Amino acid sequence: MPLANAFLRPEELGQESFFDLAAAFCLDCGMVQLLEQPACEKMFHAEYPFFTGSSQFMKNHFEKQALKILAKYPPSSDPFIVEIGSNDGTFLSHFTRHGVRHAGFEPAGGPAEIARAQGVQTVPSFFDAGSASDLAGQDGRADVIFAANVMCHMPNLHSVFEGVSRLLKPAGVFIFEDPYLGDVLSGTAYDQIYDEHVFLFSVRAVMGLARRHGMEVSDLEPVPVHGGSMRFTVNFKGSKPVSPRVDEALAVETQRGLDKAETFHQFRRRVEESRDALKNLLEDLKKKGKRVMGYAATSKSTTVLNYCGITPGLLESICDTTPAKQGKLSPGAHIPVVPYEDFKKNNPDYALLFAWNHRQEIFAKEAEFSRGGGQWILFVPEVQILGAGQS
Ligand code: DWN
Repeated sequence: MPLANAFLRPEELGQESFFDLAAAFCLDCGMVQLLEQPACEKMFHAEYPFFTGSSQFMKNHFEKQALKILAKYPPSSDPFIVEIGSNDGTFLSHFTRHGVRHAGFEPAGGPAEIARAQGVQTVPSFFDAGSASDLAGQDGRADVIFAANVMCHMPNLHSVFEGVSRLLKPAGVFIFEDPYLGDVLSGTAYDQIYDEHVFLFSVRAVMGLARRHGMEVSDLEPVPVHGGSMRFTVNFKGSKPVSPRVDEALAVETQRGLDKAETFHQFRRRVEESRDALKNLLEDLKKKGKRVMGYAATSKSTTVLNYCGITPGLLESICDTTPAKQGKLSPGAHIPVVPYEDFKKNNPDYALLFAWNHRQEIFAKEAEFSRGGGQWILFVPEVQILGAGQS
């Protein structure tokens, strides 16, 4: 499998690097993780092309979360808020606006530059025990440490937890959200498995991890983003009451078999069926002379295209709003990525929705496509075609 975000210029063909993408489940600790992950510097660098602000829905989501924190920690109490993986500053910009002390760790140059331009204090480093200690020594300890769609990207989770315990005030909270294993399994969302997602978290696995660092999960909140995520609140053991939601979620995981190998064997079988159904559908549409375009060159699309063997003959292009991806080829499958405006210009018969996690936002934006007879192809939770009136 190529790196999910290694979109390449046509002249770079033949220079891609590949790795063996394989996810495994640990029967002891309940963690699902990649067996091999490329070096972080290869993935998150100056040209990293993902910007949190590319979705209005996500911008609203992070504003809500920032306002929640501001209500609990008003600017008058001089709180210190830290974000791990602050990307383009979508979340921290709300603290800048309110004059609240903050710092974001962001090693990816492009997004970090946008954050700085909005006045977001950005540390250009990966977060770990060392960089966390440095920040604590310089600016003091944090009231809140926040991370969204980042913890599942960090192979050195123990060093990250060690960093959190060095940087967090004794009564502080560490809040993080990531795609939830239970939702990935129930949605057969195999495209959440790619180089950057080294872990898929269950409640059981995170509880065990926190325990090893003198911390505990005190609360949980399912959040309806990225196809189903879980927001974990973690703090030093005994510093906060533990919500009954934690034990309830654990019981549900056991009931759903998230601790059993057979559950993952069944998932694999569903993934194989989904792969075959999608490939067959695209081949069938090609035979009928239909034109199919991809919608959104997501990281997830790299897994789908390469795993299903989707070639430029089956999918003519993928439109995307990110200038850094446009004019390039998708990693491994080499489907041309074109500007978003080409979607309207090209008017395909079908659009294969790679950003299915933003379905609501995209369907609202593209009502005209459906009204004009365009049809959407979805593959999560199952391969299906949505015609007019269904999107
Ligand atoms: O975990 C991660 C998540 C949070 O973001 C990262 N590893 C990388 C990234 O994953 P992704 O690329 O699968 O994210 P999204 O948010 O599902 O897709 C973003 C892409 O979709 C961007 O290239 C922009 C594009 N897009 C678009 O072209 N039109 C997105 C929307 C909402 C649109 O309307």
